[in-house]
Amino acid sequence: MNVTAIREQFPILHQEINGHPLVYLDSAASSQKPRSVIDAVMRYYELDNANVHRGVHTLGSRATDAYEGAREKVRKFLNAASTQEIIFTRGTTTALNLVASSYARSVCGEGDEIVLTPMEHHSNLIPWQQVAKATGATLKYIPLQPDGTIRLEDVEETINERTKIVSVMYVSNVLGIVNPVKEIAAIAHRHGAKMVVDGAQSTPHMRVDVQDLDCDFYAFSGHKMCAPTGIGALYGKKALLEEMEPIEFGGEMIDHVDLYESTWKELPWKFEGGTPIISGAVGLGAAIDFLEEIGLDNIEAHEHALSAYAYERLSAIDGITIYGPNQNRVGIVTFNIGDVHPHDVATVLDTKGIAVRAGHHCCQPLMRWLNASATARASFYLYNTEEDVNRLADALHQTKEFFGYAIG
Ligand code: 7TS
Repeated sequence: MNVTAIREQFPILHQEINGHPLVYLDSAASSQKPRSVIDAVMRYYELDNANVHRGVHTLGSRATDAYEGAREKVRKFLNAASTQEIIFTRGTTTALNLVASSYARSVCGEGDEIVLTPMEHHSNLIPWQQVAKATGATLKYIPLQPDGTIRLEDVEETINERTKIVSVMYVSNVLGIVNPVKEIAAIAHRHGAKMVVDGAQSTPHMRVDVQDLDCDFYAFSGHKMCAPTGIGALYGKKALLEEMEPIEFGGEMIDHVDLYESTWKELPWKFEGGTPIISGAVGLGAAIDFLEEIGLDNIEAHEHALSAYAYERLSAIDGITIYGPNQNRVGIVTFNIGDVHPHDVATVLDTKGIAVRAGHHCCQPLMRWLNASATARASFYLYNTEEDVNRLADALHQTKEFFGYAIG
């Protein structure tokens, strides 16, 4: 993989921040966008912009073709069986909320169980809390090993015939762990439960095949994989999506409307009320083309190598705690240095042009499990280099000196 050539395609990376060349290590929060994606969105607005599925005019059909063409790209990218199984959403959060509000509320009742893990992002936790409150179902958690990993024996013990839904993140946005979602899906199915996968941190970084995983639902966000903000998708098995009621009504999703009764369009449009995020879908399609051209396997291998190097360089820093195991992890390294507050670490790094995230990463239960109120996190993508890791490690050494903290 020619990272120098890849970096050339990301205009934002070529600037100085606080007098230093930018080192962007916050792609788990949101990735940067290549020129081809920016151009595709611009070209769409300059040449093709119109509303979709209604215009008889040429621009209307171009916009519709662009929008539906992007859906086919997503289908192929995830290896879904049909474009009817791809619902465009605002992102992972909206997709998970759609499953919770539509599917889960209709199948869960008193005595039923919803199984999660304590490492879930709030977006894959609170929607299920709300379902539990509304339906009388109970939340259950697969316990974590001391290094944050999941054992299948514990999955077997947590899932039973009362389980209706199992919802697990494929990759942890804090620990960088890849969870065995395919194996968990098989256990869920043996007990008649449905498997939901939060793919926010997996889809940008590794080859995903929803048919191979045999998950029932899969959610992801475009903005973490080189696409614009405001677009993502929900994959759902057709038979399940067909059973489900829409949760947003009006605009694009209707078929026939009477004063007192209405009917919906067929899949996937029945879940896409209102004017959709057309330019976002165009950008997502361009992002998929960009990632496919480089190759997901190459991207994954690059990030594995980079994260192993970062683990090695950072673990040499006195007083550092790195969270999560040093194996089978994607390009995410979460840490604390002595007693220094991670916000202070991130602020000092920013003065050196290095962007990392600090905080609870929308995983407050996991922070409590880690016994940390917050952490700093460096996250890598296809445009990051060993030099970025060196800049981070050197700056952290200086941060340590800057604060002169007592190493705990
Ligand atoms: N699930 C996971 C695993 C995530 O990492 C995120 C965002 C979401 C869901 C929500 O995605 P959204 O696009 O709907 O907002 N994670 C992060 C993060 O780690 N830092 O900022 C956002």
